[in-house]
Amino acid sequence: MASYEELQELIITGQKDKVAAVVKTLLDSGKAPMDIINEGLTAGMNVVGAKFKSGDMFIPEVMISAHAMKEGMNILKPLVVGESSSFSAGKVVIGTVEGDIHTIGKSIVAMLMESSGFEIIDLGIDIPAAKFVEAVKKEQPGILGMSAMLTTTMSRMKDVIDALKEASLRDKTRVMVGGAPITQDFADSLGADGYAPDASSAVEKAKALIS
Ligand code: B1M
Repeated sequence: MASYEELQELIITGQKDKVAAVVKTLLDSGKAPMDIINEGLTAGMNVVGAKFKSGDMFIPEVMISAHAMKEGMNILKPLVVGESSSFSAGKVVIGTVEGDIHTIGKSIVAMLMESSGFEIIDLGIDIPAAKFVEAVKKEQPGILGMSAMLTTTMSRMKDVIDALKEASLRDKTRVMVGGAPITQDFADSLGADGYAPDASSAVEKAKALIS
């Protein structure tokens, strides 16, 4: 008999191939799709986030867990559309700033946010200010997240904030920043609404920003 604990364990250990069968068994036994997401997939991914933060898991393992989670979400997402308006804790547009091609940290942040119920629009890397602004206009996200890994590209974050102001969009979305060279002081100097030093804190900060 499949259980939420079994599903959590599959996510933590990244056993992608077994996730679909357990999700289907839970559905057949009458469990609600939303509960399977919260009690199984997300609960498992929360453990992964905590282990990553404490140094007990590393990037490749986090990626493998994220793939396992996606396997389950592929089955459940279509079933929960319209079931609960609380499904998406908020929409987040995220990207790495112009001139910067580092993707790993940004992708981990995006993954953990998605596993916590956020809807993620990942613009990718090397994203110019105009493209961030265009995405904010189109997607109307609760949060705009920017990542920068180079001391030479961190100033691009200010360009994006200035461009948002110019487009009269700055007060429509919360701006969150992160990346190795970014500090709380730097985020404050930009006038960003939030900063997080790692992916787990980024999820906590994002939740706080939209609450
Ligand atoms: Co580059 N690189 N790199 N690099 N690279 C660094 C950043 C560097 C510190 C290495 C070094 O010299 N010691 C250095 C920057 C120095 C500086 O600016 N002062 C550097 C350099 C110089 C460069 C190049 C210029 C090298 C060259 O070509 N001469 C070049 C630049 C290319 C460019 O972007 N235009 C370059 C290229 C590359 C690779 C392509 C080889 C590769 C990237 C591969 C990829 O991403 N697809 C790469 C890598 C892998 C690194 C290091 C080794 C690792 C980065 C990483 O993925 N960390 C890095 C050295 C290091 O950090 N130890 C380095 C793991 C990741 C999980 O952590 O990205 O910090 P991180 O993300 C964390 C947090 O920062 C936070 O949460 C994440 C998860 O916990 N976070 C957020 C991130 N975004 C957030 C957003 C948020 C909130 C939190 O809210 C929205």
